[in-house]
Amino acid sequence: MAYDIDMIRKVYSQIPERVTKLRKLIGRPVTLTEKILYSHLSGDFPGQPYGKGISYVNFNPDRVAMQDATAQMALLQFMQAGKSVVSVPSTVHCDHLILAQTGAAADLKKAEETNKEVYSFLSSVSKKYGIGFWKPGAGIIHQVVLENYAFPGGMMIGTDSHTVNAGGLGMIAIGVGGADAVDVMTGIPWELKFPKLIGIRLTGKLSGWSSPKDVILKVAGILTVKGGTGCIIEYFGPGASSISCTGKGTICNMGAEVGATTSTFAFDESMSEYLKATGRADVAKMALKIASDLKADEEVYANPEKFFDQVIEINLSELEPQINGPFTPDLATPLSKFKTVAKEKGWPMEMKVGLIGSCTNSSYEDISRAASVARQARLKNLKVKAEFTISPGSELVRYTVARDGFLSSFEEMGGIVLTNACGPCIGQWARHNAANLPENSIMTSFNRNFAKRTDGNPKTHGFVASPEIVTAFAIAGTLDFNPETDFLINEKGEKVKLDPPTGNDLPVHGFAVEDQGLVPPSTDHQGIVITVNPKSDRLQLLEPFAPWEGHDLKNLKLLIKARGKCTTDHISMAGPWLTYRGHLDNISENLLIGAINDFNGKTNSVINQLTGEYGAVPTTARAYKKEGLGSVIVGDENYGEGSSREHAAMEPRHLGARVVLTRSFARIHETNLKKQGMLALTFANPDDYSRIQEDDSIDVIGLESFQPGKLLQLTLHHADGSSEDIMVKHTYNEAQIEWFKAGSCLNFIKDNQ
Ligand code: MIC
Ligand code: SF4
Repeated sequence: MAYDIDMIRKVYSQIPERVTKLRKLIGRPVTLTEKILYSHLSGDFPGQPYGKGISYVNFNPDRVAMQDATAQMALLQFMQAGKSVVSVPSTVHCDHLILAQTGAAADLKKAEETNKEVYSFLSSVSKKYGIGFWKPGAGIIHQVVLENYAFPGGMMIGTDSHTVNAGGLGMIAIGVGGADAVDVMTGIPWELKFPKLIGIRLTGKLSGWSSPKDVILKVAGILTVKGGTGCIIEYFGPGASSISCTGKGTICNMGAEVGATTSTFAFDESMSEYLKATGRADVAKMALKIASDLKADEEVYANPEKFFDQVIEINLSELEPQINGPFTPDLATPLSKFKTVAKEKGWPMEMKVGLIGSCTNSSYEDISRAASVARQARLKNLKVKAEFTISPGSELVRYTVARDGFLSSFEEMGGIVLTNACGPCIGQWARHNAANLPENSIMTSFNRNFAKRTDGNPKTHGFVASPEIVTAFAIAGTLDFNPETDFLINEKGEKVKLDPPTGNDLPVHGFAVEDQGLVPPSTDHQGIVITVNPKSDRLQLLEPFAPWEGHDLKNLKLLIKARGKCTTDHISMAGPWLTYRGHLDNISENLLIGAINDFNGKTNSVINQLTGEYGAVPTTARAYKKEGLGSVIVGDENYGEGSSREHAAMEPRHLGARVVLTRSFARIHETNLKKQGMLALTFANPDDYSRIQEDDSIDVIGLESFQPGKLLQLTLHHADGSSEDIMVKHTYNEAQIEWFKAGSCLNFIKDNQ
C-alpha cells in the first residue's frame, strides 16, 4: 500500500468536482496544469480566472520533501514557528552530505561519522514533528519521492530545485526555499505567481542511442537557462506515452535547468505500470478512475497553440543524442557535430572521467541501458580509457540492479559504485588532486555543469549527456568520438563498434530491497528536546532578522557588482561548504566568493569603501555591518539561477545587505530574498547596470509608500560627489511587502499568530 493513502484518496475525491468548476469558470477546455493547480487552491474558488504570469495565488500542496543540505535551515526556521507537528506529510532525505571518495560502503561509514551531529539533529527534529526520515544511504530525494510518494494529479513542494522530477509521475512538484516549506508545514497557504504555460508536443519514438535525457538536453538548447522562467512545461503528444515513467522523470528533472517552475506529463500506462512496480497498485487504480481529469482536455491536444503561451514540437524519431556544455547546461550540441565543435572550440579532447547516476538519471532503465554499453567493453576486448563512477539514485534501484548483474558490468569496466547519494553532482567528490589538474574534460549524466560544480576546479570542462552516452565516451576516453559511427581499436588491435544500448523500463523480476532506509513519521512527539550546542560549528539556532526601520534606506554601500552568470553556486558555493548549511554565520563566509567583480574581473576581491582596500566579499560586508552600514549587491541577468538554497538569500541578509538589484532574477532565488526580508529589485532600464560605480553609496527612496506595481527610486552617490537617480522595479505584492516590513516572512507569521 502507498504511504499517506488517505491523503491521496482525499485529493482524488476533490479533483473531478474542481475540474468541472474550472471549465465553467474559464469557459474553455483546460490543460492538465490548470486542472492540478485549480484543484489545489487554498480557500474559495475564485470568481474569475487567474492571470497567467500576473496573479499571485494561494495553494495547499499535498506534501513537502526536504534534503539534508536545505532541511537544516528549513527546520531551524520551522522550529521557530511554534507548531507541534507538521500539517502535511513531510520527509527529510540524507543525500547531499556524503563525500564520494573510495566507494559506497566506506564513504557512507565516514559520512555517518563526520555528519553525526547534523544527522542526529535532523532525525530528532523529524521525530519531534512527525516527519519521515530517510537515513543516509537510502537514496537521493527525488528518486525516493518518485518511488514512494509522487502521485498523478498531486501537488508538492520540496526544498531542492529538482523536486520537479516528480512531474514524471504526473505531479505538479515545485522546488522552493526552506521558508516556503515552513509555510506548508505550518499549514498556511503557499503562494505562487500563476505560471504561464509552455506545451511541448512529442511525436515519433526514441531509438538507438537516443534516450529521454536527449529530449530535455534538446529543450535546454531551445529554451536556454532562462526560457522557462515563470512557466510550467506540459509534455504531451503520441511520443509522450512512448516514454517510460522514469524517463519522464528525467525530462521533468532537468526542466529546472531552463528555469521552469516545473514540468509535467499526463497520467498514462507507463505511470500505472511504474506505480504497480513500486508497490502502489492502489494509487494506480484510483488514478485510473479519474484518468480523464489527469490529462488535458482533448481539444487542448488537438489545438495546443490556442491553450499554451508557447508550443514546441520535437520528433523523437529524429532526435539525436545531445551533449550539453561545458559550463552551462543549455549549450546543446548534437552528437554528430560534437567532435567537430569540440575541436573548433578547443575543449580538452581527452575525457578523464565519466560519471553516471544522480537524481536525474539513475532509474532501472538508465542503469540497465548504460550497463549494456559497459558490458561491451569486456565482450569486445576494449580497454576502458576514462575513470568511471556510478551514483545509484536509491537503495531500491541499487539492490535491484546489483541483483540483476548490472553493477558488476560497471565494476568489470573499472567503475566505482558510489553511495546512493548526490556525491560528485554537488561537489561532494574527493577527486584525486582536483585543484591542480590542468584543463580537462569530464562527462556526467547529471543536470548541472557550472564551473567548479563537481570538483571545485574551474578548469574542469563538465559535459552533460545520457548515461549510455557517458558510458560510451568513458570507454573511448576522448571527445573525438561518435559511438553511432566510429570504430574503436581493441586490445587485440581489431576495429570494433559499440552496439546501441538496450535495457528495460522496469525489472522483469520486480524490484527488490532489504532495507529501504526509512524511519517512518513518529506519532509519539512527547518529550523530545532538540538541543543545539552553542559551540557547534555546524548548527546554529536562528536569531530573527530586524524589522524594517520604517523609513527610506540611506547610504548603503555597494558591496559587489557581479558580472555575467551568477548562479546560486557563485553566491553560496556547495562542495566543502555544505558542512555549514546549518550554521548561518559560518556559511556566510562563502558569500559571493565565486562571483566576478565587474570592476576588476576578479573573484572575491571587492573594494572596501571605508579603507579603500580590496578584500574578500564576506569580510567587506562584515566591515560595513560593523559600522552599522547596509550594503547593496548588483547582479546581471537571471541572477540566482540554479539551486533552491536559501542560504544564498540569508547570507547577504545576515551580513547586512539590504538590496539585491539585478537585470533579472531566477524565480526561486527572488522568492527566497523576499522571504528573508531583503529588497529584490530590477533595473527599470537594464542599461542602468552600467551607471553603478565601484564606490557608490546608494539610497532607496519611496519605501514609506512601497506598493505593488509602483517603482522605487535609487539615488546613486558617486565618489566624485555627483549623484544620479535611477528607477527600479519590483514584483512584491501586498503580503510580501509585509514580510519586508516585518524583517522576514517568518517574523510576519510569528507576529500574526
Ligand atoms: C543542486 O543540485 O544544486 C542542489 C544541491 O540539489 C540544490 C539544493 C542545495 O543547494 O542544497 C538544488 O538544486 O536546489
Ligand atoms: Fe543531488 Fe545533484 Fe540531484 Fe541536486 S542535482 S539533488 S545535487 S543529485
